[in-house]
Amino acid sequence: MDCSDINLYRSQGVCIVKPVVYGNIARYFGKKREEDGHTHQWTVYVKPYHNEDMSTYVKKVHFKLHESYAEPNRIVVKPPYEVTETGWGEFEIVIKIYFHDPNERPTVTLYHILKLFQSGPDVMQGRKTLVSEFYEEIVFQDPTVLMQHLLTTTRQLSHGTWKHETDFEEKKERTLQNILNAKNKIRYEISDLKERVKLAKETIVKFKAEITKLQASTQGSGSVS
Ligand code: SLL
Repeated sequence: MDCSDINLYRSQGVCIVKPVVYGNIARYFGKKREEDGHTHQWTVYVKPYHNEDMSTYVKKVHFKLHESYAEPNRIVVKPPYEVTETGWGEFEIVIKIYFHDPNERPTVTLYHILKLFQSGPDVMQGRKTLVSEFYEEIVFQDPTVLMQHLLTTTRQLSHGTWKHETDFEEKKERTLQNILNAKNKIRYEISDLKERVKLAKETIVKFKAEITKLQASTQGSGSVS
């Protein structure tokens, strides 16, 4: 999205969009670990889509894991905002992002289903790192002066994650094409339905005329049935 897309934001003032990528990678051990039954090592993360230091405006990120973990609440106060663990099962991770400016809305919450198992044929399991990550945009509408300053003075990260596991540009193209295809399909269905409604209306008119004609002729013949 782009702020200029929405006139409302522009007319009200400032709108800053921060694109992020969140999700997890996971690797199968190759077998179940004897001592605890764990089968995978995984890392859940939130990272900037562009190469920037999010700590300028992010105070901390809270990852809430499944209750089966001894310490399910993991707070990360500096980049990389990630948690690496081992386990055996998939579950929902609640990711809460806190900002430096206390006047900003307190948090942004993301929900991620930790993915360990490849769906479909498992031929690659054990040999390949699984990736399940998503693109999201944090939108700051009319941020406070402080927050606006923090949001616009982010430094470039000299190192760290810059290239993403997922080719989001390609995904964007694919998604856009799917939307256009769906739009065309719907447009076709609408015109087809309109055509059918038109036909049905014409048929109704014809039948009504037919009924009127019949009524007139039966009345004329003096029938009372
Ligand atoms: C399931 N609903 O039954 C899910 C829960 C929980 C996974 C999965 C704990 C590791 C540990 C772990 O992997 N929990 O600390 O022992 O599939």
